[in-house]
Amino acid sequence: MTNPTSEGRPRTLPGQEGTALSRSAARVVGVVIVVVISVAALLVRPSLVDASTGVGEASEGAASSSVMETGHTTDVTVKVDGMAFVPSSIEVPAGDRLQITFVNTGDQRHDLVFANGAESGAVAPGAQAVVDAGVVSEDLEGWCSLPGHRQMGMVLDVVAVGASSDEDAGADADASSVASADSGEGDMDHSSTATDSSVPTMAELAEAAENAEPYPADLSELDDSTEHSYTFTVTEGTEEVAAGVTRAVWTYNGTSPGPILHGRVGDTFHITLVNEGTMGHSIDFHAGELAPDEPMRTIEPGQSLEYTFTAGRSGVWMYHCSTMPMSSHIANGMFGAVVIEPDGLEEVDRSYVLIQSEMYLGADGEAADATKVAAGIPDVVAFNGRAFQYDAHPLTAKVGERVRMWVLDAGPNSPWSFHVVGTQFDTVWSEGAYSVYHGTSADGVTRGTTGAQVLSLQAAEGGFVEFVPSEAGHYAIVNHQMSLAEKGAHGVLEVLE
Ligand SMILES: [Cu+2]
Repeated sequence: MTNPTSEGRPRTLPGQEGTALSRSAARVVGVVIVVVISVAALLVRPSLVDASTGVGEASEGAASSSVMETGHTTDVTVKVDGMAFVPSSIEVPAGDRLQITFVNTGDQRHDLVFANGAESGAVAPGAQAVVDAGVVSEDLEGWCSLPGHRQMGMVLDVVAVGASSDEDAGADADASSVASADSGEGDMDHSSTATDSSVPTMAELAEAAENAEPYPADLSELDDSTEHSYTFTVTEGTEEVAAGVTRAVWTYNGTSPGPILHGRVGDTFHITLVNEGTMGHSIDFHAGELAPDEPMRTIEPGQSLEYTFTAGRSGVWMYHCSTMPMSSHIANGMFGAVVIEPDGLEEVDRSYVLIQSEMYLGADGEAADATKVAAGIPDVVAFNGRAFQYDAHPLTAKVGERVRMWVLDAGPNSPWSFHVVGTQFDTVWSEGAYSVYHGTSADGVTRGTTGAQVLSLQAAEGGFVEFVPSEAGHYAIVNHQMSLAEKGAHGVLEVLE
């Protein structure tokens, strides 16, 4: 199918299958090469069975076997401040055993793992654990292995004072630990080679969309109730992004986006947040105004909280997990929308909601690669949680019907230049204001024959557009930042006679 109007639309082209096959073959070859290199590295450096340092790192520390055990134990207490260990660096006489009392003074669970395999296990806020890091014969790196925490700066450097290679290794160890933290290549993470080859192609994403149940994009009907009660249960699972590519997803009520709520100005929402995950989570509703301290706090697995807000103003308001690192929690699926209609909003024939979000694929089955998230270049961009799903399962309308599309950019990072190919928007409402309207709008302004081609959204911005298709056909819904459309921010509105 080659439709000249479908910008960025995935097409099945001759030779595409062959491309997919050769990609798979390339992956196998890549894995084999990585394994061969890893084995070779272990053979060359038998004393460094240390996945966190990776292949090709300086090996000055190999002289460590000359260090004599002192029989002495160094005891250190390590605490948490925000997303950092305090202290973040520990000096230990070479040959001493290092015992760390890890006290989690943070507001969510953390752990402390070392490159030599010593680890605390998950430690809840307020709790503590003792880690025996063994006899320190060379510099040693530790970090928090919860997704994104290491990249946020939760790194603990152990410096072996007086190790034979200490003089010259010191500077190198600092440099290499920085490089290691920057690249995010640790044994709890994955090599960038493996990550890059696992990013699905447009055709693979489109095929996955064919096989998946689409997220319902219809905005639910409003009823007369002014009080709304919901339970939001957080769980952690996995989903298939494309054949053979899975990712961890953290969700509200099992879907990403979570439930789309709908109400009027003045409505009150009573939310019970239940955390059935394995780490701390939270929720932040932009639709209400309140002090964040209590309702937006991070709760531990097994805990719940009550969050009540009144929607004082209209908008398509984002909600999301606000537990650090927020970029990772959003990228892993924890977002949704609350649609609060402006007073006097006209009835239309079709009302859809589209939320754009990004994926930064980590190792297969794992959470988002926090280093990629920080770099801000997504692997996959989705409408309502899945790339190309409305190409596979188009939204529909009829000729002459007024179509309203509510749009929200959940991010965490990328903008959305929202455009519907073949249409001009005769109505645009963004972040609380009309810029274009057909006739005289509820705010009493007549805007005549103005129109718009795009509704521009930065992360967390939202609004709606309206248009009336005059001909039957397939109207592509895109992010006109075309590279993002080609990564999945694309769908179709099928207009029937
Ligand atoms: Cu979360």
